[in-house]
Amino acid sequence: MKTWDRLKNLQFCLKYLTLLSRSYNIAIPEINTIVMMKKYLLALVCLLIFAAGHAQIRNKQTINTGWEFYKGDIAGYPATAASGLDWQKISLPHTWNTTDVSDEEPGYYRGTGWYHKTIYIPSAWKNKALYLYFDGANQTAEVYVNGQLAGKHSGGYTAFSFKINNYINFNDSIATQIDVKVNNSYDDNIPPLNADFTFYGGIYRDVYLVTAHPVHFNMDDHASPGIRINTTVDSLQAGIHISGSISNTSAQKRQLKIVNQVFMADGTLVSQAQKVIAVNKGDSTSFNLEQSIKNPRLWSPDDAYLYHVVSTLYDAKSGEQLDEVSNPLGLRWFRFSASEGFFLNGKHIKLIGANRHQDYKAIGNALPEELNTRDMELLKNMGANFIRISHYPQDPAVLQACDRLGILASEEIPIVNRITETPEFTHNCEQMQLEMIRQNYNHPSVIIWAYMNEVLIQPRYNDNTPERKLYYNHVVALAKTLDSLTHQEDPERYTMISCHGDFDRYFDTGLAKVPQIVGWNLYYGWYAKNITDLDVFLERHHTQLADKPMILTEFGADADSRLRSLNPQRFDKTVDYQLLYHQYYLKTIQKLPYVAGAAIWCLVDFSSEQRQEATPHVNTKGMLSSTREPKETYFFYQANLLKTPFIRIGAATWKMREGTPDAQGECMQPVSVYSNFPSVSLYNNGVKIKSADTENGFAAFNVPFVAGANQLRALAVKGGQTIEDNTVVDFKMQPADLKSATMPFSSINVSLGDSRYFMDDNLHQLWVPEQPYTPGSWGYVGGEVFETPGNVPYGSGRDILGTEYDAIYQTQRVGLSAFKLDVPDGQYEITLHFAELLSPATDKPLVYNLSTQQQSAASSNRSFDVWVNGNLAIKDLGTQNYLTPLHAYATKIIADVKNGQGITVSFKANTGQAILNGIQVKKVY
Ligand code: GCB
Repeated sequence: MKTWDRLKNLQFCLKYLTLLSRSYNIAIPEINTIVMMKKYLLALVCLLIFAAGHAQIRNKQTINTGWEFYKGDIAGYPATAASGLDWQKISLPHTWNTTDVSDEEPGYYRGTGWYHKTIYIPSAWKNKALYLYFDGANQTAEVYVNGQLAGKHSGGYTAFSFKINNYINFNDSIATQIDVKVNNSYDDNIPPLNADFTFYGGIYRDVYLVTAHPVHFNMDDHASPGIRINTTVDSLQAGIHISGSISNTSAQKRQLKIVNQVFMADGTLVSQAQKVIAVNKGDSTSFNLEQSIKNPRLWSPDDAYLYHVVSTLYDAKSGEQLDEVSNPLGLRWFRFSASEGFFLNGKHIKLIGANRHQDYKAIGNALPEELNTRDMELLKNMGANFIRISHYPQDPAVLQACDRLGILASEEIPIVNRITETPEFTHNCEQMQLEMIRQNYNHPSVIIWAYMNEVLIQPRYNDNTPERKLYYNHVVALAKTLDSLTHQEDPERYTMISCHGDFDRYFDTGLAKVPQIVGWNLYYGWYAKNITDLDVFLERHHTQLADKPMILTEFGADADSRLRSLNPQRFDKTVDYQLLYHQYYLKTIQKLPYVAGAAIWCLVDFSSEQRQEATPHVNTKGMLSSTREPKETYFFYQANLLKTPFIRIGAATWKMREGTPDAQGECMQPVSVYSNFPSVSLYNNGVKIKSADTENGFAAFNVPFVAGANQLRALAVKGGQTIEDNTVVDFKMQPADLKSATMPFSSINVSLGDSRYFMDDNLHQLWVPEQPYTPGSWGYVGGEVFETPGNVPYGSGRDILGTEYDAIYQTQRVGLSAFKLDVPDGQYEITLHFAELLSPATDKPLVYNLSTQQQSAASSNRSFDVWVNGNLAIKDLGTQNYLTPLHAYATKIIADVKNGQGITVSFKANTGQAILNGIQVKKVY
């Protein structure tokens, strides 16, 4: 107890730690930071005490803190010192694009950034092998140690590591300087060339210092663990085949003993094998070991049982332990069938899950490990058993979580949309594929290595030209190269490419024949109009590519969590349309046995800087928002996929509502309850609405909402088990008669030209759809809904500058003569919102939007006067003054309403037509 108390004393700890580190040559490069983290320090001390009784083996630890960052290039650096520069103190993971990807300037910084850090390497480590290990940096990196180039890496999504011994002074009084030049500029030779996601720059994953004995398991194999585990499994027996190589960088030939142990999750040793080999100095020698386990406990989504494999290297003569590497082991076997789908451990499983991008709101791609892990937990909680890690390898935490949680994974390199026909491009692709496979080989969760996404969607050259034909040939040749490389590297996993919905292109070019599995990214009911064409397309694959297993690798619809509708339409960006879309897709996927699996596009909303629409710079097809708040569609999947009892009231994601009361003072609005029980009952404020059977995971109710709090309670009972969910909906009644004494008018927010509700959680207010004026109530007089030709049902899909409420400004009523509210007398604030939606600036069409029509650009010449109750409020409003196209313009007018006149905002066009995008009316007194 006494010792423990003393350990708690920070100073003592530090001294003790330093002493121990010296005695046992244990790396503590971040001692200053550790000092600040007393908690961790105590744990470390315990570790060191433990280490004291053991031989010093490989040590891998982060060097994430205490970096400096400079945005830009520095001429001559680091060979010559840079002075007077504005270095920023940062910690890794880090990206330099956290904010500029969502600002109003088109584009984001794509260029060079420098990182600098000092580390302390004791001279006693002279004989160790020292490596810098980067989990990832986007997209090229040059690593300098004490001003000398230790290595370069191309490609932003795989790990890399460099041996740094040659650049270190091994002098206790000289610290080691690390500089890393990272660049995320466009490079014709490095995929991805373009894509619907943001190419954040920086060292956005962990960096480690690795120290090892000079005789060690291979540390120079593309940042791989250095040990490969293959298995041959059936329910009675598992064969475990270990292979690897040993590098002897010491000064003499060594007799070495490799011991490979397989442990159960509880630490019980179940199998051990060993081998003695001789390795000459300066040589690397391969080895393999065979082991087996009887009656293995199999790995599956229902029981993600992990063994672990510890490979240890000893000096055969002295018995000294030299190195140790441990790897996860999941015992499973699987196969794909073109007609029957996917089988794991001999049992049929429909793979259902999602794609995932690696960024998060306001953090960019520099996610702490916890958030990477959490996404996998959220995927598992959705009931998924599958992930398509799109469109690039992600943080190691992702596959680690998949192993632990039982999520089967497809991983791919980022060849997206197009290729470059150069040897350099091909080389980089091969390199990435190799790195991805070698680094992630031992993850039991991985079942597919993929290598292309929609690679024929944006082919170079004009249609039907000889150049185009050659280009296609080149794409096919690249696919064949990557496919055979993959089989050579890993004969057990399947290969796949994901194609966009142009069947002929992939079929006629022969590309679809190259991989073992064809993935289709299909957006019928979204980019393509008719949702039922999905079935036609899938059937076509089944007929024409009868021997190719198929996965629906993408399907999705955008949904801004703030937008809701009682009348959802394709492309309206409401959660309610997203729900309809996914209800259709899931049913189709489940009924067709030849669809081996499906991955929703996407698990989370993600950054795509070039996007505009309701939430500019974000692709909102997620089941979860970019801060991981669930959309109602997530509940829909939970109810359909989870095997554990589940119930959720959909209204938990739509808690601010408004409507007109009926004669009973209630307002009927729909609410769905999601459950995997056969029937559910819904109550409001203790009164039962009804019981209803669930179908496809939900039951739809019409709820008589009352003004104020509505305590919704849903109950489901099955086999004696009751589950329930509760939520509160805040309902605002807007009486048909605004002068109603019983429900006095307070405020209203109306989005013109819109049939959606918009929830503003920040200001806690709801915007309601427009309606025509009727005496006693409120609404527009005259005009029509603004429409752009193309896919948007109403409004514009353009980014409106100067506001975060793009959805409000993107819709508009054109040519209206007035907006009237028959409110009682009093003082009012009337806020009018305008945006000129016609813009001469052309809109870049989205690559993924395969429909022929695109949003057209036009310009307007309008000028109109706005009057409030007969007073001229705005004269000649138009593009010549406040209405800069695609910019928000709002103005608040204070008005005294007298003599029962109500409010009339009238519009008088001078040139062209008057417009109004939104109106807010608030009674002050
Ligand atoms: C696709 C792409 C993906 C896009 C998605 C979309 O087909 O593969 O990268 O983000 O469509 O949302 O348009």
